[in-house]
Amino acid sequence: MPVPTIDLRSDTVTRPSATMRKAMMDAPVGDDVLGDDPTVQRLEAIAAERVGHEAALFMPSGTMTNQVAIRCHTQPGDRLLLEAQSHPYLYEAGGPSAISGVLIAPIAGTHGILNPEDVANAVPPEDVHFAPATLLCIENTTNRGGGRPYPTETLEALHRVAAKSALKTHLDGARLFNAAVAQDVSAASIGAPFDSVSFCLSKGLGAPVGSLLCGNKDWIHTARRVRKMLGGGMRQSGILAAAGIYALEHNVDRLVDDHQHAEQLWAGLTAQGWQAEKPNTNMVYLTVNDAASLAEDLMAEGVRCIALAKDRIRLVTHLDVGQGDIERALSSFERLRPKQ
Ligand code: TLP
Repeated sequence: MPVPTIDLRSDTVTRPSATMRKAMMDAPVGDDVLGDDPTVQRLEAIAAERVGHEAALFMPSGTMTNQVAIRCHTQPGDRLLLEAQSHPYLYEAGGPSAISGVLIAPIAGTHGILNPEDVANAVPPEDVHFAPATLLCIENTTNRGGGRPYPTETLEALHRVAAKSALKTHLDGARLFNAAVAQDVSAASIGAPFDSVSFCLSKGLGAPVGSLLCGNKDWIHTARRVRKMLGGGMRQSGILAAAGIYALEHNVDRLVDDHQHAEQLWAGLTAQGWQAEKPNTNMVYLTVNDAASLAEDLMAEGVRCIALAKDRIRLVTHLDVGQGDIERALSSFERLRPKQ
């Protein structure tokens, strides 16, 4: 019998459980573009409340929630401030320039975390020569930064900088609940100070599809029009929203297990002599000589991962990775360990 694969490429790879599928099957649905899908409306109400905002809008992906947010907060020619390794900058196919016509000003952070002083310095003075900075995007947890949650004091300082320079703030909280669980605070306490919050249901929370964009009622009304413009208006999407409600009700507290699994993976890898960064949530980054060939060798062992750079491997724990999988993955790493 073939050995089952341990998929550590991303927390996006989870499959909906039998009980989640049952919730999807049983969901009452309507036409959400016409405004009458009760399950989507329920998900949007729950989501808004969870992150400390008035209203929310259901979309197919975190890329779309980020792009709609950028479009709604800016005018063409504005300057968008974000971290140099952040998702909207690196992984959204140039969306901010193509969809919103903004000038992107990437700012290098430390492990994806922006330094408030660097952000203040990136705001140009009022002068007709300069593209005005109008929006600051913050990624929490930081993906390429190693799954780190922002320290509360750093966020507070960033909000002070934003207020001083009249910047709108958008939180790319694709993994906001990982941050909240790791810091033992509510997602609302992180999300409420932002003008808008995006979070994903299809990462650690284990739903097959979907992200929520949250903000005040009027702004979400504008976002609904932009979602339609981009083709993101969905019809009987209650069937997907039901999975999201299930995820928010059942899969938030258990993120602690993913964080523990990442910690075990890191401890085991370090003990074997690998150069691994201590995780804060559900990601372990490894520095290796040849990431592509190691990823290939791991694949042959039934362990999947992503080589994010020539010398960098990312391992992500999630709902479909158990204690036994961590041990089995560690045995594979032990076999592939470069011998001294
Ligand atoms: N990240 C994916 C890849 O696109 C890199 C992953 O496997 O980590 N914000 C952040 C911080 C993300 O990590 C992602 C997805 C998104 C936004 C976009 O979400 P989706 O995939 O739903 O468009």
